[in-house]
Amino acid sequence: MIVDLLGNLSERIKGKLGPFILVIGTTDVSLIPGISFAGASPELTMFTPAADAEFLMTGKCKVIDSVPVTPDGIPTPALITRASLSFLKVTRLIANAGSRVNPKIPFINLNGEPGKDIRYGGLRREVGEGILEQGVILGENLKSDIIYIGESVPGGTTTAAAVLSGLGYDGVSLVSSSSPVNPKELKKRVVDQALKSAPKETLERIFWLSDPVLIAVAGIALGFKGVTVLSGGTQMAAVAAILKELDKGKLSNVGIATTRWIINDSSSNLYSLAKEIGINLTYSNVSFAESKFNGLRAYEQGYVKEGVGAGGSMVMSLSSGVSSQELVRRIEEVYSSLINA
Ligand code: AAM
Repeated sequence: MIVDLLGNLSERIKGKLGPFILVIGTTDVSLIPGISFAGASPELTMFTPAADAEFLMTGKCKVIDSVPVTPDGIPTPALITRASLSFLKVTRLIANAGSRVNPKIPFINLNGEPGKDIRYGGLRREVGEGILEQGVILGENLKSDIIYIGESVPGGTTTAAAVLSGLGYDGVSLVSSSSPVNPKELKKRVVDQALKSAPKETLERIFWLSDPVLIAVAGIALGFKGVTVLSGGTQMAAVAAILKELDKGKLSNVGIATTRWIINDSSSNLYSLAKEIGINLTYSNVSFAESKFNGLRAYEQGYVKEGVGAGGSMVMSLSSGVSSQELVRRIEEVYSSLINA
């Protein structure tokens, strides 16, 4: 089932299929120990976006031996996305906004750079402007009524918090995490330090506080003429906040589609962020509580929760008539192929 929390996105997307674009990139923020769990170790988070892209497209990873896992061994949400899209005849594209590790599969190069540690400036103005422009060009050339955009950027909830705070929203207290124990204190220290030295001019300020993925996703949405479904959690609220700065009118054609696990996350509040920004918000009401796999039931305890467009891809699948039961069964099949690989 699809649930609308703000706006009527589910009606507008019903039965409509469109390309799914995964935007990947890295930020050196994820090297700060304890800040991200989207990888088995801080060093391995640099491989996660490329490996997520490879898994989505081929069912296997090339840059690392097995799929990205959290430090507790819970596998990447890319498996949900791959399973959900397997029901649908839609184009899947990888756009690389700036990743330290390139995926060994075909990808669209947005000619960006990996994000630096935001305490000292995430993206220089030229780099940020370049990524934004390339995103717009890509968006302008996607001819469809609708697109879904997902993200993979470990450390992304911290850069999202920084961008949101920099634009005047409550950042750290409202963003989610790849961990069931959201490292708020650490995030707050990093964000506060980044804000202290951030430029005042709006665009430069956004680039300073951002990772490459937020900028690229905003660019694609800006350039695209149809309905854009931002497939993700609180990071997509930061994208919406950027869009609002750049082109307020755009928000009427954009919505966020996320997972039930983000909506139920007591450490974050996507609803309140989306409401304040003024963006549509919808989620896929899919539960893993009855799954036979520990690694999937862990989502119910707050592990992983969202990423790689998991929520949006489930929404697209559900909106084209796939049932929640069929969806969970297919996700379990993909999961079991992983543990038997
Ligand atoms: C992406 N790949 C992932 C994953 N994500 N593999 C395992 N677990 C995840 N949660 P944080 O800011 O805590 O690092 O969370 C953001 C990251 O988590 C993003 O990369 C998102 O796609 C997800």
